[in-house]
Amino acid sequence: MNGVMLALDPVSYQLPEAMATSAGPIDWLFGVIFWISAAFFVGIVGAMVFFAWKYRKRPGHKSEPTEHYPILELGWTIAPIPILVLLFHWGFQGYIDLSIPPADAIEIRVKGFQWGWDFEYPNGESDNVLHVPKDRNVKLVMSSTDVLHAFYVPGFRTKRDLVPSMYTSVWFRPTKTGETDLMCAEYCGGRSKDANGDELQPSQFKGHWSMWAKVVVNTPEDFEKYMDGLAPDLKGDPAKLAERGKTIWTKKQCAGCHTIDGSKGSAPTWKGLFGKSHKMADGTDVVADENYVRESILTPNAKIVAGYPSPSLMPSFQGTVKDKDIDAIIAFMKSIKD
Ligand code: HEC
Ligand SMILES: [Cu+2]
Repeated sequence: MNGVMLALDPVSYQLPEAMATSAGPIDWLFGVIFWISAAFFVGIVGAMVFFAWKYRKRPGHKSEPTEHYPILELGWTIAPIPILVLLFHWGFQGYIDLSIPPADAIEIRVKGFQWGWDFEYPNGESDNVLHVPKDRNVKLVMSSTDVLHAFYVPGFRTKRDLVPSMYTSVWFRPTKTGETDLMCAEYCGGRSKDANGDELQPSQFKGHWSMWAKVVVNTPEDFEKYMDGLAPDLKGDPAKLAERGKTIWTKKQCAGCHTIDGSKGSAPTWKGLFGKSHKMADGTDVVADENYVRESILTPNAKIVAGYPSPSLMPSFQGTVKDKDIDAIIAFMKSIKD
């Protein structure tokens, strides 16, 4: 019985488990379209096979081409119109429902970039994993720092583009705790060479596919705990602050260019950098102090390290790396001396 029900419900084997209220009407409409298509498929192919057999070539029968048959032709043109209008009506209604978030929705800011995600929670902290509370309306306000991306969570039946220099939004209401997948559904490039043009190992390739991420639905209590955990009070604890700096180094993708073990990547290593005097491309000597590090993060082009191309290959982190993140990064740099 269960197997039969499964086979009758095309959603069950074509989409992952539904984890948000938006799935209800979408899965229903998906089923309607699937079965209308199935009915027409059987009708059209059945008629085709039947007529091919009925008018097959055999002795004593000559082909008798018919003229137009207006009643029939008008019939099969007009009959599908109400069906299409109805499908459009339901589809558009669903689209509108998904576009207008309820007023009480909590807001999470989503930034897409080549190649990853940054989620900023109502308390101002951010992460590269999306946590959302169950049974709460969640609104995402999304933008892209570079090219087109698309936020796609099949488990929520949610997909919306992220567009550079413009905000888009989408909302949903999770119905089940657990994990589901987030993908970018807009091909957004890839990289097989490092900043110097040298071939990377296949395992180091980065691109569109690197935007696979996790969505975790928590109970509202666990969601609060998770947000609190993102904002630990680390004042006066340099070791913990440095640890947080190391987390930022990986989470904010600094690690993609900067090493911490002294080896040269496509960017200067952070090992032994802090406090050192070093040459800039314009010949001046600059000490890597707090202000220099801050400036390097927010306006990479202000000073270019000698030996590196100008404009800098480093993107500005203005708006994505906060002041307290910079404090943590500095503490981390201080902890990795030569
Ligand atoms: C796409 C590669 C890339 C990423 C990602 C990147 N950087 Fe850089 N960074 C560079 C390059 C190249 C330079 C050297 C050229 C220059 O001075 O801008 C540099 C320079 C720096 C410097 C100055 C280094 C020195 O030796 O004086 C600091 C500090 C720095 N980056 C911090 C960061 C932080 C913090 C992050 C992450 C939030 C980050 N970078 C992410 C490429 C990158
Ligand atoms: Cu993308």
